[in-house]
Amino acid sequence: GSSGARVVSTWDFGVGANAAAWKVLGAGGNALDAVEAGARWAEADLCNPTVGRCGNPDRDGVLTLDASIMDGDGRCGAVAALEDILHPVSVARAVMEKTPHVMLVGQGAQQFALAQGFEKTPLLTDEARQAWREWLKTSKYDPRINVEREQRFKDQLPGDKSNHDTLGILAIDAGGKLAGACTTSGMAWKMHGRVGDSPIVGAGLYVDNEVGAATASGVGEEMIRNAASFLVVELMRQGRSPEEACREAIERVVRKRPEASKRLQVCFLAMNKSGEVGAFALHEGFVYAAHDGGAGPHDTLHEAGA
Ligand code: SD4
Repeated sequence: GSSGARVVSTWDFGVGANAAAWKVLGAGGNALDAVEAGARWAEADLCNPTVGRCGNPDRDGVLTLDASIMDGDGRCGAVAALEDILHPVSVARAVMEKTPHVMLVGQGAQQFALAQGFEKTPLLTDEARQAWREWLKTSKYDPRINVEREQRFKDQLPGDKSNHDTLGILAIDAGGKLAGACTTSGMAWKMHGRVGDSPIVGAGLYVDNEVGAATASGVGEEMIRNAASFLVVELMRQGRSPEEACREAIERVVRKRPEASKRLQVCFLAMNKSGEVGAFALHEGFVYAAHDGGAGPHDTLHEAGA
């Protein structure tokens, strides 16, 4: 059965990721398989300019992908700066399950993926190439606070907030086990070779069955600086609710860089081992999608405090 199972994902397109994850969880599947399925949905989605094959490239016009996956027993895998592979999250899982390592990057990650049977696929869309050519006219790296896109899930939103960004997904299965995944094309127009928080365990994702799980979206440098997802989990360990933990981690980000914090978005999403969920963001506009098998709408979008 699926009782007690639940999945949450960052941003409004998390609705689609949750639905994919729920196909696994609702059938009694485990949290790890569920978050991988959810992340794969986002990677293949052609509407999100910050994940997978619709992602915006770096400043040299190259699309490079970062992803991680982790379960509550501390097993984890990640890839960074991976090119031309459709499903980085599944390569991350293969790193976890088939190598003695936790993280592979760049050429080495791609070489490993090809050896595992993943296919080389050019992923840059015409739309993303066009956006890059536009960007080249000014070549200014100036991340916007939230990335607004087509409002596909508008009917489920409080107000008219519809932002898309990195997918962070957290799940608990009927057996009470936690898992999480994070997948992204990173910050648009980043320097070639730049790695964000999403593939870094403890920064963009952290999971511990003793406590709970956390994931992040926004400008990854701030998450790395603060070991942020680990921080959120440790705050829950000390007794904070998921929302309190996310809020306190945001306060830490602000304390560290008050000036920069005015211009950057940072968002945290957390779930504790009882399946309680909370979120908090530096600036308004962060929504997350939650799905469980209970009565009422199966998928609800929630606006995080800021
Ligand atoms: C990164 N956190 O690469 C990711 C991307 C993201 O706003 O969430 N973009 O820094």
